[in-house]
Amino acid sequence: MTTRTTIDERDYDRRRLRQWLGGTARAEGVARRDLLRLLTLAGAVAAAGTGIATGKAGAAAAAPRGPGARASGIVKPLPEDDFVVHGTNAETRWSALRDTGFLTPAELFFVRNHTATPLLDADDWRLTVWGSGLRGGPAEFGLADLRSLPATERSAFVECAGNGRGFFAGQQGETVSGTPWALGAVGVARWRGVRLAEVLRRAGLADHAVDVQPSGLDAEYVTGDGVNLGRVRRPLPIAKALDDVLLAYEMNGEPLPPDHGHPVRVLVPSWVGIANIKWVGDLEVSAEPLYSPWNTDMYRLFGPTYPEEGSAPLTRQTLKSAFELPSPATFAAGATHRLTGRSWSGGGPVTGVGISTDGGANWLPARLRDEPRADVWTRWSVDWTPAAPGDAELLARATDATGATQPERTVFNEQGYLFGAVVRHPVTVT
Ligand SMILES: Nc1nc2c(c(=O)[nH]1)N[C@H]1C(S)=C(S)[C@@H](COP(=O)(O)O)O[C@H]1N2
Ligand SMILES: [Mo]
Repeated sequence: MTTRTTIDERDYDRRRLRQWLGGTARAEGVARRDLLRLLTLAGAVAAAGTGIATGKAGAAAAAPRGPGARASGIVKPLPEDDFVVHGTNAETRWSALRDTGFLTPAELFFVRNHTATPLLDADDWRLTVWGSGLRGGPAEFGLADLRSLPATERSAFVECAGNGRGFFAGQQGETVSGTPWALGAVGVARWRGVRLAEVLRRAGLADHAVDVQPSGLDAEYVTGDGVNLGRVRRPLPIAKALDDVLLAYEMNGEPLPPDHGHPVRVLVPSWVGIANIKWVGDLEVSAEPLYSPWNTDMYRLFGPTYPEEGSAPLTRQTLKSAFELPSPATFAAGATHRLTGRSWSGGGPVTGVGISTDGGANWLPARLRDEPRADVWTRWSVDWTPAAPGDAELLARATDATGATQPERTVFNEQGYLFGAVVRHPVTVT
């Protein structure tokens, strides 16, 4: 059982802004101008702000692709039946998960790459741990060093913060920026690795450390309009870093595959996908708050109902449900069909799922097929006998241990993060 540290991201963020202003926070790779704008909007400086640049770097541009196309930069095969390719990314089709077990096989796991999968040699790989939050100089670890430390195994989902983004347009008629994922930018795997806390302790973690920032060894990320944002990286507050974060070197009992971070990735249970830095090569441990483009211009909520400077940086994923069906799905009238699906939440275990086969007028409880657990999904099923031919909509609505239930709509945000509303799954009855 994980102890859940309460981290007030909003307070933490404001404290960081103040420290930055006081010259004690660092923000490499974030243009000083952009950060000043952010600070202004947060009310931390007096001058008037002009607005935040958002949405330009959310995703690689999607290229039109033929059947069986490969996403550029992804190593594993992406069969048309299993994946939808979006530019440098590949989304798992939910219909392909129907016959899989609780864990998503690595071959079917979605891939979200800012650039391309690098091919790294595990024997040459080194992790450098450095920064003002250590008592001494840099420490280096090879893969054999990590493997010789006490190992921990846990199941957890990795889910893109933009999973479900396509439904802002498709279901709510709202235009957002970024890859228009349906619900397939999520997977659950069994991860094995060493606790980040253990590695930090061995590297000489100081009491005054506040942030840990992992960076990837993949290429620097250049936005569509030509701005080089540097290595993919995002700071973690020390409280989360010491809680349940792993440096994972195995996925479902095998060494990590190239597309998922070989040889080592960060695994941050329940948090937005971007926190799970793949191909990690460097951990900056800082006594000062850190910024990167991935916790300032991106991965906050911007929009009319949010503060002008955006929400606090995103942490936990939201509540979602998906049917293991093609979209649209076809069923014969008069026969009984077993509908299956999965629900998950970054807030806690999914404790109940309601199903509607008549577009939301009537609901009945699904049968849960897994013991509800935090950081993973709960599988469910329900039997359905459609009476007459015609079009229908299937809805699944989950509730988690915090008491949260999926709403009918998700409040708009410009970059389309954290879509959590009930998805209306189209069906044709023949
Ligand atoms: N180094 C690196 N780490 C990364 C990324 C990346 O492009 N480079 N993408 C992030 C994002 S946005 C997500 S959603 C997850 C996706 O993990 P997966 O490709 O293993 O499914 O990895 C995260 N870690
Ligand atoms: Mo993501």
